[in-house]
Amino acid sequence: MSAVFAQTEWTTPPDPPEFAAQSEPVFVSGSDIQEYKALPEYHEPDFVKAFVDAGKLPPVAERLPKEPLVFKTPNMPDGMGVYGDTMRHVIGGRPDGWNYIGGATQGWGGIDIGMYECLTRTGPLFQVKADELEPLPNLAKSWEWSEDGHELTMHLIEGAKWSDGEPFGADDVMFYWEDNVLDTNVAPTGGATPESFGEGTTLEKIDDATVKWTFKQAKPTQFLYAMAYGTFCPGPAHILKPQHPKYSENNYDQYKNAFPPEFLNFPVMGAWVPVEYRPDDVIVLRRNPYYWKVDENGNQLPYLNEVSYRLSTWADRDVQTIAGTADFSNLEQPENFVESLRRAAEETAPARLQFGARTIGYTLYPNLSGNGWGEPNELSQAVRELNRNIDFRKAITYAIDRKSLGESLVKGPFTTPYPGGLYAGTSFYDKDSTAFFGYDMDKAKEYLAKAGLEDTDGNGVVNFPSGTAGGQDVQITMLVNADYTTDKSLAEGVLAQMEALGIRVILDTVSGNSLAEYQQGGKYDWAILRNGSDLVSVVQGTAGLAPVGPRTAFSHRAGTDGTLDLMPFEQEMVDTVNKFIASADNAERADLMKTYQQIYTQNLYAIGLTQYPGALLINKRFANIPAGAPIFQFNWAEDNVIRERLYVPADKQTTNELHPNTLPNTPGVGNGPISN
Ligand code: BQZ
Repeated sequence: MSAVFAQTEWTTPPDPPEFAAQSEPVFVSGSDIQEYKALPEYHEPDFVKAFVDAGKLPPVAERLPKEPLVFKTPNMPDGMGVYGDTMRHVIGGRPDGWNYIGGATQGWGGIDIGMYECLTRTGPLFQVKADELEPLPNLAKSWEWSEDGHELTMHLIEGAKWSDGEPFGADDVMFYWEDNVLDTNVAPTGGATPESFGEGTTLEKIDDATVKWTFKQAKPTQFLYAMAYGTFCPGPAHILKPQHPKYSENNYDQYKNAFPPEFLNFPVMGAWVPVEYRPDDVIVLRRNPYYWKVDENGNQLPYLNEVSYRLSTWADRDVQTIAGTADFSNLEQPENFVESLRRAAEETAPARLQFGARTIGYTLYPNLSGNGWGEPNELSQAVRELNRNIDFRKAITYAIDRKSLGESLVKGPFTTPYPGGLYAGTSFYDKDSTAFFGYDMDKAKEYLAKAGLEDTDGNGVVNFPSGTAGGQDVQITMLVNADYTTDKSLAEGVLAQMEALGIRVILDTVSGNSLAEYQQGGKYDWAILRNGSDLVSVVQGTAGLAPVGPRTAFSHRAGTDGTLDLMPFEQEMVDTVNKFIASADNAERADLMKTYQQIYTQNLYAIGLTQYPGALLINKRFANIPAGAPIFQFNWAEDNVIRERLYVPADKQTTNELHPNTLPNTPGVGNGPISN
């Protein structure tokens, strides 16, 4: 039975209210942004030169790879910069350790993006011409496909070093692949699983600067996106491997937590290294003296000597950046839009505010596993059987008044009802392929009855049929991220609207790092989630579009027996996504995404809620902010704006640096290495 029904009851979604992004990117080719080449001379900040002169650091030319990554000046909006100053972030997360590839998290908000570099890079792709879209080289500086397209040989930067001076190379790549991705006892924080790179894909070391992928499909260029941030950012094998259970007495938990936040100067390939951590207060990072990127004059990057992350709340990030006591925020919670707009409009406003396109969206995800993912009790198992019933999912979607949900967050032209699936206004979106079930409580109740649910005890909540869960009230546990006002507002709205339908929803509001365990562990009946880049860009995080593997989809993962109990329409989604990944034909890919959108929205794989734009908030003293940088597209703005190129002109520099003239790692100076 095809998963795409003939047109019956749904409509196409309402057109989003006019809301123009405030600035458009200048579209370029990837090669206009950067290249790799040796330069005749290199330079560094004076205070770093003093370390060299004191014999505490090798000369800068020896700290750089043979051919550093060179950012091209014409792509720098304000040209080559000067050294100095700091970027002060505020984040709502909290670090539980530095072992990112082992599953530890650092608190988000850009701290991981600035520490862990990946084989390719996609954040800046928002400015790359659509017909030339391909991930940028990064740790992998070039690659070529074999004749038959099944092999991809990747050339790593040569002679680059970790921030502790140890060499970077293929052994780091192979340790990540073999002992963190393929070892399913490890859950790397970026969410990589073997299926992220295609069923049956292998990777081998050719030499210290070369690795070779072998794919079952021919030339699946799609996987180059999976080799970017989140899913292929190798860690320092020289200190991680000895802690891995395969090479030590550690268990997997001890491996994940082997480098707590107190372990300073954790070796990174990123621009800044953690040198100070004060719980619930701040994390300070100083420039990496071995950073492998330069500008065209050979000035070693970053220009900013320091970045810091105040450990506060996400809402406070907006407030502090608008007030000028912080420097960067992704304005993503609509509750703060009006006040932020008002303050940013003032002549003396310290921060510039720039709205982008509607790339932030929320979805209600019914847990679709029927075979034990998350070890459900009897009631939860009964709910999951309901979740797997299209009549029940139709009852939910008809009962949701998306317009009033959006307006409960913010009035005005910002939010638009979101049916689920690919976002309106993005490149693979097709309105005619999108089924929208508009608010209709009568139809909702009709479908609830069709799903076999009646309020048999007259208490206003429908009951399971007598043979199921003892005929008790239908009570649904809904997982909510406690760290965002918006998530909680939407959850409260859904709870009220479900009450009107006759379903009791209990909110399970969970914060920070434990939320990920609930989400990945399937410990929920429904979950409210702010979507990832897969539904915005399609090409980034593609494996998350459907349960293509046992641990790739958000709301349907393998049960206790390791198998995925996919429903027929889900299997068709999986087949469509796999065909998309294997195709290099743009017309075919566009068609496949139309099919995907039809299957997703007609079968209500999940229930879209609302979609709206975010705004980039950055202190006005910073230069080199690319025009039209979205807060979220292929990645977050902390990657998109290319922070290692940002600078503060000399006449605007502040004394905000918390540890001026210090470096990480240099034994005996700066903060020096502190062992755990
Ligand atoms: C941006 C982002 C940078 C994670 C996180 C956080 C985690 C999720 C998501 C966002 C925060 C900010 O988002 O909200 O604006 O700075 O960090 O990584 O929501 O809980 O797990 O996926 O990126």
